[in-house]
Amino acid sequence: MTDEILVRVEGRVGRLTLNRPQALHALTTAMCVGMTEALLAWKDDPAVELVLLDHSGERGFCAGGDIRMLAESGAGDGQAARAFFFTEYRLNHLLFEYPKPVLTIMDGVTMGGGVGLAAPSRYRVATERTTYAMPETGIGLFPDVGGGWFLPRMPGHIGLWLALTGARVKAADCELIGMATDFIETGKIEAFKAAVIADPAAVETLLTEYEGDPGRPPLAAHQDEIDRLFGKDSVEAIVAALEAADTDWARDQLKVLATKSPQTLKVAFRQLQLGGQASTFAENMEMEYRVGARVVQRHDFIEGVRAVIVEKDNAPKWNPPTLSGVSEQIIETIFAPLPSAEAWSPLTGL
Ligand code: QUE
Repeated sequence: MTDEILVRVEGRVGRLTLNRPQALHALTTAMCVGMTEALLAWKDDPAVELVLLDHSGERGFCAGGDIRMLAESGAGDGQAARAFFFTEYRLNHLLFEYPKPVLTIMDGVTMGGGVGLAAPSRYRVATERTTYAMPETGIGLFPDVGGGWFLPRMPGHIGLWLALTGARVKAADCELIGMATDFIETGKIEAFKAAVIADPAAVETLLTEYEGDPGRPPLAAHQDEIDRLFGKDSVEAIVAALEAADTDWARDQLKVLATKSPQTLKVAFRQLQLGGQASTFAENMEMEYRVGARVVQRHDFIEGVRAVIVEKDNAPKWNPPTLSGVSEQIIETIFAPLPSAEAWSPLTGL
């Protein structure tokens, strides 16, 4: 048991509350285990009609994963890092296949591992404090937790743009990309949760009743440009298209991409290609686990965490330093199948 997750049943609602506020609720293995056990117990429990997933305190829903632990493990034998991904991806998959409605309140920062919890939920509520991103290319990781499934299924090439640039978007854009199903003002969230707990069968009526207006999505102005410039068959071709575009927006994207791990850019590109072709979510997670098991032990991840999270100099020295240095052979090595005894598998009996 861990106090990093609060688990209780309120009325006919199973409630999971992320409770690691000092780390913006970044997920630990114990938190993933705690949520998985509760979800499995409630799955066949007729006293639970709906699952509510939220966070304690004021700051953000979930910043991601316990990155320091992953980097420390990756610098050694990688065992704890692989155990984390194995458990976290099983939880992502359990949420995806869950037979009861899951309602996730994304009030504040919802990035990386937090997206992995929210995206497979049936109802995904954004507020004016929601900030969504998949920022992993900035630390030499990759947009995992189901990014390979969800990102290529967003409109046009927006998902690939989000994956490569790590761009942060707010509530209205979350609706545009399909990440949020609903918008409720932060100030009404407590009353909304109380109403759902009082009558979970009325969740859809309540979502309509509490629905607010997130405003216009700023991304709409760039959708044509994204689709034209990111709809290419390699990262190099995207960079070439951005260089040829000669607009302020394209120049900004180039500047952002120049700060990211070249290895990770190519990994994310391949991940979204493969995930986009996957016929099941489980197949995508099995692919992501192979990648996660490899990249945590590679230079760029350990260096990225040093530069962005630990020392915060924000000056990672990527190796290889350029896209052309990241050979097809490096990418093949990262995506190669694992020995069958080490491969990821979903929980059985769902
Ligand atoms: C990429 C990431 C993460 C990140 C920054 C990145 C990530 C993560 C955190 C994070 C942020 C604040 C905290 C914390 C962790 O930052 O996964 O504990 O207080 O968890 O560029 O993937």
